Amino acid sequence: MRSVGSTLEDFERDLFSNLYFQRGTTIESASGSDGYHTLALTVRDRLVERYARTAAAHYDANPRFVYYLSAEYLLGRQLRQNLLYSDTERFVHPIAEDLGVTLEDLESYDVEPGLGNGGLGRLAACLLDSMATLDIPAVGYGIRYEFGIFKQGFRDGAQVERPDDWTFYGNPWEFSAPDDRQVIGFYGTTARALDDPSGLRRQWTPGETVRGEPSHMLVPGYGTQTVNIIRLWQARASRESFDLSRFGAGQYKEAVEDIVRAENISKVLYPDDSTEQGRELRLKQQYFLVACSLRDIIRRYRLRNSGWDAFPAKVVIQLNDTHPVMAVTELMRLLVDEHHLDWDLAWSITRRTFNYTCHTLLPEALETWPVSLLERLLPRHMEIIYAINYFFLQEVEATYPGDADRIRRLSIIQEEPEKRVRMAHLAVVASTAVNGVAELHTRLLQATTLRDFAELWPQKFHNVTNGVTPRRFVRLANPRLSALISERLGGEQWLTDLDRLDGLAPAADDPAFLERWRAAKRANKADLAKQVEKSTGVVIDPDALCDVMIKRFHEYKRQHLKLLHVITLFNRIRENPDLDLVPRTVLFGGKAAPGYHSMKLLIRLVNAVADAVNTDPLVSRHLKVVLLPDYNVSRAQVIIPAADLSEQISLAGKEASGTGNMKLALNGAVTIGTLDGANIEIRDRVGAENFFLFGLDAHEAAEARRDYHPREYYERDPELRAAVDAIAGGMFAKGDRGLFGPVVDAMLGRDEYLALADYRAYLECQDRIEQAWRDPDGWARMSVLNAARCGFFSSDRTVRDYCDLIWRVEPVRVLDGG
Ligand code: Z2T
Repeated sequence: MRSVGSTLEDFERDLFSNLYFQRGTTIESASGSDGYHTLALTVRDRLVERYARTAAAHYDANPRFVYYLSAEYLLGRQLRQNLLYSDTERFVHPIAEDLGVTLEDLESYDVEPGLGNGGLGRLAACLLDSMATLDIPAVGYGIRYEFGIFKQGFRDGAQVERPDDWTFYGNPWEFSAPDDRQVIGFYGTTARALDDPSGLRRQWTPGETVRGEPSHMLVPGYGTQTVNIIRLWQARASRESFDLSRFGAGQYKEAVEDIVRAENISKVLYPDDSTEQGRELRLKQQYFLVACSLRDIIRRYRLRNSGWDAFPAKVVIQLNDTHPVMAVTELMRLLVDEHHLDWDLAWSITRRTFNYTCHTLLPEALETWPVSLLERLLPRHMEIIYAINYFFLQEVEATYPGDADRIRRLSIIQEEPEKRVRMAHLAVVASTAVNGVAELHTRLLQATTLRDFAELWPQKFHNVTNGVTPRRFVRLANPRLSALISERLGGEQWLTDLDRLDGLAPAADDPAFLERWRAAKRANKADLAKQVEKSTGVVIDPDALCDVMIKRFHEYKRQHLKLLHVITLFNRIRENPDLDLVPRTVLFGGKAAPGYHSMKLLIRLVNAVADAVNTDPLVSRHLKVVLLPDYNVSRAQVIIPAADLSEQISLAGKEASGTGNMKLALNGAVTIGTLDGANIEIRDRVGAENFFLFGLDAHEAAEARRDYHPREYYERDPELRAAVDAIAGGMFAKGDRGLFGPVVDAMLGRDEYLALADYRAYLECQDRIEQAWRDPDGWARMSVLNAARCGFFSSDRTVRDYCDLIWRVEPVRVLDGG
């Protein structure tokens, strides 16, 4: 095996070699982009060597592998991470200095692969990071979308979406693997298999085939030699698709029709975050992902194993929500139709192979697909679903004889108003383990959304509370705080053993330490202020309280409740300009799905309020409001280290977990939040005295919803009324009462997520925050204790939980290359 050297000289030699032989240019004529690509290749070389050793160790050990199937991955930028993980950053500075460039210049060319929407996609990336760090043999499978999550801009305050052509300048982190291509089918017909007496085996003749071209990105572990991969599939037309005769006849469009249709499958990420949109192309994407991935999993299994008996012992497949659940029917089809296993054996293998993570409680986010669509697109899979359902409902009937209503509720097929397949039901029926992503979420899943299943199979249900990687979200994002932590704890072991952060707790009473903690936060806020001014023109004060709400725009997350607070502050200051208010910067970040009109209107309103606040000479002395455009992982890494206050104000019972809440707390932000998702577990750990709790709990919210009249809150609370009236009266629309009318109507009409019911409690809580902020040492103490007590929220712990409860996999140590 070729080895790369580990010295500065080796690194420098390889850098010049790559510039010349890989990039094909010389130092005299190299551009900044050449410099970046060459550096990326040189860093990548270090990881390739580890990857080769990892693959060899895995081959030797023939271990049980985790296969993580996810329609989304939000990996974030790769350069800094890979420099850190390969321990080569120290080489770059002297070399760059010699050449008259900086690492910051080079990093400006590093593009983040935005192959996801939000929490679910970023969780997938954190889990893969932790699996590699814990030496777990694992592969992530996903789709190589040509266009990732759209880029967000604002025109007159309204969101405009631009395509994210993320590979325009090439992606130096990726390897293509053309030998592992797969061909998969769609549409067509099914027929009896002649030699099958049971009638359960059938023959599918697809009407269309598509090629899946794999490429992979390296996923290095931190502080270990393991490098796993994430394999991404891109759709290509099968070879014969180009119609030369039509082209020759001048019918150019028709000549490439089949190619375009095939390649559209992986063209673009669907930008809907927990609001399902049942489009045929999306279902095609889902099946494309799992059909290619399963073939690849089987190919890998067969490298070291034969027969099928050992399959569930060597393969564990984790379904990241229901998006990849067609893998269940595809495995059944491969085993029964193509490998001629009998149905019961195939079903037993399938059930022992799959596990399912549910990420939501919102009924509108539970995927269902029309039977009619499935019958057309995947006719054989629809037959398999019917068969699975038939046998499953027999089981139910045996357990609850004559309970027709329960059978109707449990069925994989929903009958009314049209026949649809309930993907979550299919996932539960086919999985060994089902998990929620925070304690409350798991409990509510069992009590409500999946209640009948929890009654039927109580032992199937588990909780695995989400986590985040401290490497990216503390060490890389917040080098200042990291250095301070390492100095205090006497080393960097906390990065792979995050519980060690509790060693910071005594420092919360050390005034000198608090001073340095505050200085780190202050410097991070100054960095953020630069970015904010560059992208919005708004000047913010690094000494002001930095109040952060960063997440997708969604009604249940209640950005509008935050906005009612902002408008109330605006009104209070205008009423009394001498008011002794704490200087505050309210920073929003987040995208709205392009078809989610009410949230796009809310974004417009946030920008309009920001404008009114920031241009009012009296108000802007105390308050600034910014909606930072194009929130993504890279921007999160700048905002999170600067945050003083973390807004986690979803209506209780609606946010499955949240993970931004964890990232912010680990960076010393204090949370104002409801008893929702993982907020509860954060509060349990940091202590009630270091957490600002307000609002209805999940039970109270469900009760209140039954007989709710938002107008009563509006009429009874003058400040609330003034805030709503300011919107309704056109104060933020140059007097136009129509523009934001729908926002007001939603609040006073149904107020689906009880923002008005929680308004007063929220405002009182914000007043308590102002009091707390006036005591700098007291605030810094809370901040330190938040970081010190959140070690539990490392995704390393999450992965260990999955290993112990669900995966039952063991690490495979990869030896050092020497
Ligand atoms: C998503 O990001 C989440 C849930 C979804 O349900 C879909 C998407 Cl794209 C179908 C989020 C949850 O909203 C959030 O609470 C959770 O922390 C995150 O997944 C990771 O589990």
